[in-house]
Amino acid sequence: MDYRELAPFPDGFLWGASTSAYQTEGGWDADGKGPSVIDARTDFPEGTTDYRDGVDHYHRFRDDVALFAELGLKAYRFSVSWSRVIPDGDGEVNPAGIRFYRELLTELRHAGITPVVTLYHFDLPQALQEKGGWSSRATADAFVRYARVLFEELGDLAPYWLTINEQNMMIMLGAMLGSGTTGDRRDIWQQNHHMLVAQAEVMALAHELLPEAKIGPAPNIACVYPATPHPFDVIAAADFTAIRNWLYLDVAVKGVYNPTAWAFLVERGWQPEFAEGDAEKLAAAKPDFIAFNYYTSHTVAAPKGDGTDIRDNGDQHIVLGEEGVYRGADNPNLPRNQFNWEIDPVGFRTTFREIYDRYRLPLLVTENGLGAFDELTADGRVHDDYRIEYLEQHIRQIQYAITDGVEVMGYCPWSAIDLISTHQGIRKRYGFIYVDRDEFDLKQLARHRKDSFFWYQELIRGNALPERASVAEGR
Ligand code: BGP
Repeated sequence: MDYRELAPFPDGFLWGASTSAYQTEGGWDADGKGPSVIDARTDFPEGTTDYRDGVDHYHRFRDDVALFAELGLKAYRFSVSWSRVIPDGDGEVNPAGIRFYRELLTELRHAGITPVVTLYHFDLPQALQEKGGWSSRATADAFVRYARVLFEELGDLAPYWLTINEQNMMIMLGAMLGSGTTGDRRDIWQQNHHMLVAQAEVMALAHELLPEAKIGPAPNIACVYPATPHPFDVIAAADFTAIRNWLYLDVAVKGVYNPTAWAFLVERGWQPEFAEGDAEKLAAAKPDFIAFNYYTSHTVAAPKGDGTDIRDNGDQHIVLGEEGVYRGADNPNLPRNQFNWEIDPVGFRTTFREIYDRYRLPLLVTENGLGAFDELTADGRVHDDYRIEYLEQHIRQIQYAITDGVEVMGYCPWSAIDLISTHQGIRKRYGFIYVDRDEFDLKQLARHRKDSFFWYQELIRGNALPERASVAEGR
């Protein structure tokens, strides 16, 4: 549906940007930080950096926040490194870790930037992993304790909290992300259940300790198209939607497993065991909003069930498939980025509407963006009009979603500043701010404002998309 005029972005819209601790901070063992599963990773493809130095945000956060303020950010979404705060995950609290995040939050407050704090973004403390990771219920208890520490120590400075970043991607693609959430499928779904119960407890705890604060889950949610109108393709798309999207959000919001997703688990013999009290814990927790990450839509076809439904070249945004349930398919209607991810701004609008229709909670976008091989020119600039075009097309679709009646709190694209990607190194860049380092040569780690920086700055200033006749509206 089109409109004669689109609704404006509401006053107070949270124009922001996102990062995560392990992809940005560096200082992987500084000031008492314990190792995380990411620090223990050794499976980097040749020519790809690890995360130990990140972009040195740990040592440069004041300068970075000054740049975020210059950019005009109203919100900054970042994650706390669990093992910086509690080095072994469930033991002593590291005062230097708390100090770092208090200083960062204070700096943001002085800059007038609202923090949105993710409790956990892929980087489980390695010590917990060695004790069984999420397969062990003790990790769920450790997560609740960790959250309590953060609510008590940082709660006065942080009004918005996110529980777990992309739990669905950790469960579906743990080996690729290095999050430690691997094992046999039965065990992985038990890990998932432990996370869901821990998340529920943490949401309830936040409401008890911080009655003014708001908390929500942060999965990756994407609409799924059937490859054709054939009913078998349509049902495969519905099955994948249930398993990929609603499994996580139904538990987070409604407190119960999605029936289709549960049927899939039972069919495979992978259904998790509930401990006494789990059902009540899930039912008791209510998020205040839903945060979600969106990079692209997905397209799937009916499975063939002949051992070829899972393709071997997928990642978190290229569907792998599930034998006998759905096959990943290409969408011939969509262009692709340099990493073969399809680009679908209208799918973003569809995704907003699907989530809002289902749950009627305010929505916050915590990731969306374009990874690209940026080039620093001799004059210290990056001419990333491809990124501006991607962002503009997606932001236009947010405006459509708002006009459709969806309650949207804000938009925090990935990423505020260049950082190390999940499996493709620093060369895959997303930031408004370029960081001058290579995979192995850290150079000076100097910061440079990209063209998208100035474009986003103008957008935030005007609370509206700047006029740019050259860009198609993505419809
Ligand atoms: C999401 C993760 C982020 C991030 C982003 C881009 O799945 O939450 O941590 O990195 O995707 O992905 P990539 O780094 O693989 O390009």
